Amino acid sequence: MAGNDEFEVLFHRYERNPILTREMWPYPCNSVLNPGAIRLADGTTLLLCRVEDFRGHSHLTVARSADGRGGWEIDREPSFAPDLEQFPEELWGVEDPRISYIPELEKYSVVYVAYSRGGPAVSLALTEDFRHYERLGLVLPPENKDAALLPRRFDGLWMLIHRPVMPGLGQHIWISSSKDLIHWGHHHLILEARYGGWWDADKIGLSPPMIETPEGWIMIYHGVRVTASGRIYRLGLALFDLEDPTKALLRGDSWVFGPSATYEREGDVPNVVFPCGYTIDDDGDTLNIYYGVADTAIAMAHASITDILHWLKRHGRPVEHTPVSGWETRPLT
Ligand code: BMA
Repeated sequence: MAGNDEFEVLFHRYERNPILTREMWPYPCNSVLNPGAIRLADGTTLLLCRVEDFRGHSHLTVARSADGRGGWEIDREPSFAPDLEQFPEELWGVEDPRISYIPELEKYSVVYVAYSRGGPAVSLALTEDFRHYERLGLVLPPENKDAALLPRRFDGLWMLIHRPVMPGLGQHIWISSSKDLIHWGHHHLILEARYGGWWDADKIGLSPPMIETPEGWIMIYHGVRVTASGRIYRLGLALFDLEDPTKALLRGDSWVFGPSATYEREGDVPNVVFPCGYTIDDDGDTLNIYYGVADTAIAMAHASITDILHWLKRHGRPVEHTPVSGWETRPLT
């Protein structure tokens, strides 16, 4: 296990963080956070930002930048707002979008949280331009969130990663499959929160969508630990089989990124780093993560995909699989 002396800095904060704040917004709002991200065909970085209004409800607004760092152009109108008439489950807002480009459909998928009376639930929409959306509606009922689509089919099936809540048994990462993007089944638990004193003991969830590499899918997940002064959200790494993303190959013991800058430590919800999106530079190796800081603003950090894979090979351990039916008897780790 990595001790303090071995802690390697994989993610480097952009020196001009935070990159987007509510002061930059063209209309009044309480906070901007947890953006989905994608690089468009022309190289523009598009962030679909969660914007919280003064009721505490969120909608999604587009910000664009030529270099993904500065010069942001922010739309004056929301790109995606709750549609209570047709989708009443969006009652208390739409949150935390994860974007994937789906080559087969020539569309982007936006998987987001519909904040319903029953709690957060998973909804899916498709778009070609982030102006018009084809809403497929609620695909997984509450309580569930932290979901993203894999960009291609596996044996003819689409795959969705998500994080349901199992009352009394914790909050872990699952994967499900579908023929039509609407009806989901074959549910598998793929990564568990740990126990007790671990940094990721209290709950885990997918952060940005999985990152495809020749060696497997990199998962950046958030892990939460409840402390005397509140929750701490940090990031950890796991690797999944390229052709069978239900299979976790490796998982690191230590976190790789956590709140330390003032803008990550102070805000509406202190001590939160929460990426929902990433882009990859033209070099094919530089990974930029876009993350909410303290549920207040948006920051960016970059890492090398090669370094992440080396780190996982050095520090990752094989993941034990506990069938859900064996949960009652599972050993504490
Ligand atoms: C999670 C999500 C995120 C939020 C984080 C910290 O459960 O709701 O939207 O950033 O909590 O408050």
